[in-house]
Amino acid sequence: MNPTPRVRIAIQKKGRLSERSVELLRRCGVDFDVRTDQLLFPSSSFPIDVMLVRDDDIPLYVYEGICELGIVGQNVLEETLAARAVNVAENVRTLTALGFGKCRLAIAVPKGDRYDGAKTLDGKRLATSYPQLLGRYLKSKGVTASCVEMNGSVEIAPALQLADGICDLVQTGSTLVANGLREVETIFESQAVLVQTQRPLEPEKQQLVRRLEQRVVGVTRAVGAKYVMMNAPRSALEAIRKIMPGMESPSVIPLGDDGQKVAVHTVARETDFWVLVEQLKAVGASSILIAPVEKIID
Ligand code: PRT
Ligand code: ZN
Repeated sequence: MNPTPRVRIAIQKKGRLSERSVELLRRCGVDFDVRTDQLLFPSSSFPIDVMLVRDDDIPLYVYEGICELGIVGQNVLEETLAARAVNVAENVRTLTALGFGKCRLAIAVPKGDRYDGAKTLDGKRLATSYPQLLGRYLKSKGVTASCVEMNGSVEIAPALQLADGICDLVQTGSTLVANGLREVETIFESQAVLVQTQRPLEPEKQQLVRRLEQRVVGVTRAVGAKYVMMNAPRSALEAIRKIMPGMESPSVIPLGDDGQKVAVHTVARETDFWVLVEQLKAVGASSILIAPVEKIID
């Protein structure tokens, strides 16, 4: 008899995506013991082996089918596969965006420099660790600029006279400000994604992949969501709907015999819940309860 099939997922070993990737897997019921000097960590709770690697290697492992799944930033996925002339859309299946590791790849120039659109970059030298994505952008704008490839500390290149501007990842923008640079173009928006190889999988493995994907989607959808319950006069329902326009299919349950009072249950997300409570109280809601949501499964 064949042993139970297992799938492999590659995640970043050490860096900005590691902690969130491990936490996501744990919340999906994939527990594993992280011990040093190992490459593969078998999960005892789900038939999956977690491979801890440099993020730059993840796209290739998934493309080649060495790992069926991977968690990686879209910036790294696009850049590393483009460097091998591999088209991401055709060769890797993006299952879902994960909502973390959000950043943008942006062009920045010294803050005192004139900038009137991409044409300003003609003939300039731009330092970057993303020559593929930058090259693609420059080409799309018909701009001829040279790429100065650097592996790190790209932001210091203009001060060192190595380049006239840079193209690097930006999150808060504080690194640019600290180096006297000004962001002038966003060329790529990125976040961490769950990707699957396009190589054919045996049905049992494909089923495992689907199961994990559904769990990941359920956990990811719940991020920032809260379950909101309250009692309110039926006449306040309209006002409550206005306060919570994004309210997802609220349940309205009559309380008592005359139906004048109702209980409202709903999921709300990405809001200041203290302000929400104050607004709900102001229109007559009471016994307001806000509870965390762990998973949202359709
Ligand atoms: O060792 P390994 O190769 O695995 O890791 P790494 O050093 O190549 O990558 P790492 O851990 O730094 O980043 C992993 C991924 O996190 C990136 O590929 C992005 O998808 C994502 N990410 C999100 C970021 C940032 N935000 C980010 N701000 N990656 C890097 N930065 C850097 C940026 O390069 C710049 O130096 O942070 C600085 C800018 O930040 P702000 O906040 O000052 O704008
Ligand atoms: Zn890397």
